[in-house]
Amino acid sequence: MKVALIIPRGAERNTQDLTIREILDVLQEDITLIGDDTEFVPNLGMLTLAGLFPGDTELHYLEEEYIPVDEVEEKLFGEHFDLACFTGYNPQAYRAYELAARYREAGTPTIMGGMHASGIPEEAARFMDAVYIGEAEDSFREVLEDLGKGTLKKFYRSPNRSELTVSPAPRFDLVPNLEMYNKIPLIATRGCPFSCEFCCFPNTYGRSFRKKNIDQVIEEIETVKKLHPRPYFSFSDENMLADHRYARDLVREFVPLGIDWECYCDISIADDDELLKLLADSNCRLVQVGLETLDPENMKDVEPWKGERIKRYPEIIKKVQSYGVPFMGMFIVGMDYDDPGVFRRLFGFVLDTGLAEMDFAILTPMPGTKLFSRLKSEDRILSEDWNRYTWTHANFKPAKMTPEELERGILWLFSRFTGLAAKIKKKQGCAPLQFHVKQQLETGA
Ligand code: B12
Ligand code: SF4
Repeated sequence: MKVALIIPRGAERNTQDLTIREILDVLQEDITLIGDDTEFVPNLGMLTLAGLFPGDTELHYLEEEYIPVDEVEEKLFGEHFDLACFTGYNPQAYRAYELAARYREAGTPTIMGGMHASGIPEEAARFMDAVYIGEAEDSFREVLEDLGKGTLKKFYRSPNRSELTVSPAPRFDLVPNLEMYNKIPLIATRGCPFSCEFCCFPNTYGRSFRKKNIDQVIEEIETVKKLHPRPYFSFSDENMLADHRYARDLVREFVPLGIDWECYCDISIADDDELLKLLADSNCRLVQVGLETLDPENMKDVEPWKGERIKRYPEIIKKVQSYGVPFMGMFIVGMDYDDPGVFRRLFGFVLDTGLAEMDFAILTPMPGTKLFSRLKSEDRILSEDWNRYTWTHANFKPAKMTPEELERGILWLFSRFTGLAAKIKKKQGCAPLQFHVKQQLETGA
């Protein structure tokens, strides 16, 4: 069986390859600044799915943004496939549908999974032969069986209970030119017990927290080290360090490996000195933490417990960074209690706390989330064009400012920290959220 594993290109500036490389060329003088921070990451979802096919399957990993434009036609449609698998976030959905139409015309069955299809399966089902909702590990076998019998169903819904300890390793060997990616994604855990209003994870992965065996993670790291000359590991788990005992045991094993790595986690790491020391010793280059907002009122809609912690943010950031572990604060702007003063408040907070890195996003009501349903019922959704669902556009009516103020405000924030945003806006017409901002580089009031 010959299978196409397709990661369609994204909309607008989200392209990871050609557009960003073009910007790098234009901004020669800032090349070291953004060169460091631009993320080129292979698609872990597809590489995980690849591990679930029988060993004799001929798998083609086709990440459109990394295929030269004049070769796309040949690579995607130059030969017949027995199955075309698609993944994608919201801004990749339309391109997936466009490509699927061509495969279906040629008699190739199509299936789509991932964030967009899991959030809004009914839409995806209009363009695909089958839609897969949730994580692949526990039920993809059923798809393969049905495909063999010619009885592919329209919907497959994973119970999201897959035992990560027996999940196959991602197939990085399938990625052409792996060395050109500057971040290699892995996960050690999956799931988050919470259910924040704006978050798409409860839908895709359910709410139970699961872990891989430590040996399994180390083996995945070792495999990548054989394929990439100097891998930088980017752990993509929702909250990798949530279980502190597991986290300490895992990170301790990283110390002798001599790797550079980063992860997403929550502020509770600040309460665990042993873990902080291990993070520093193991060369953890960044902890990325969703601080979300500085206004506890906003958190009432997100997760009230998060609101109670806001006053501790400065002390937490200081403590984590005192161990030599850089802290990235990720903020969402446009929540219901945010007025136009929010941008200055965030700017001041970042300067006062000395956050090493920061990322700002415009609140985005991703389809399938509780936030989308609420704003829809309040008649506040302005656009359902998924190409705009990049966290850089105001797709809803904010409560205390205009959509234009929201878009201008976030751009102002970026430009305060780097001066780059203005240049990129000129080139691309929007805020550069793909570039995380490093504070030490340029600040200006
Ligand atoms: C790595 C990453 C990236 C990489 C992408 C690399 C790549 N080559 O695609 C980079 C940095 C480039 C990136 C960019 C963006 N990202 Co991003 N990214 C992530 C991140 C951190 C990890 C994704 C991951 O690897 N997960 C682990 C894998 C194993 O899970 P998975 O992909 O869901 O796959 C599983 C299932 O979904 C399922 N599955 C997936 N596909 C398929 C297909 C089939 C056929 C089947 C059966 C099953 C199946 O099985 C898999 C195994 O269980 C997530 C956050 C997160 N923790 O998930 C955000 C996230 C996916 N990104 C997001 C966004 C918004 C973006 C951007 C739009 C940001 C921006 N402003 O530009 C861009 C869009 C890129 C584009 N091309 O358009 C959102 C998506 C929201 C949504 N509902 O669409 C997320 C969820 C972050 C968030 N909390 O909002 N991102
Ligand atoms: S935003 Fe973070 S804490 Fe909230 S549900 Fe999503 S992953 Fe969990």
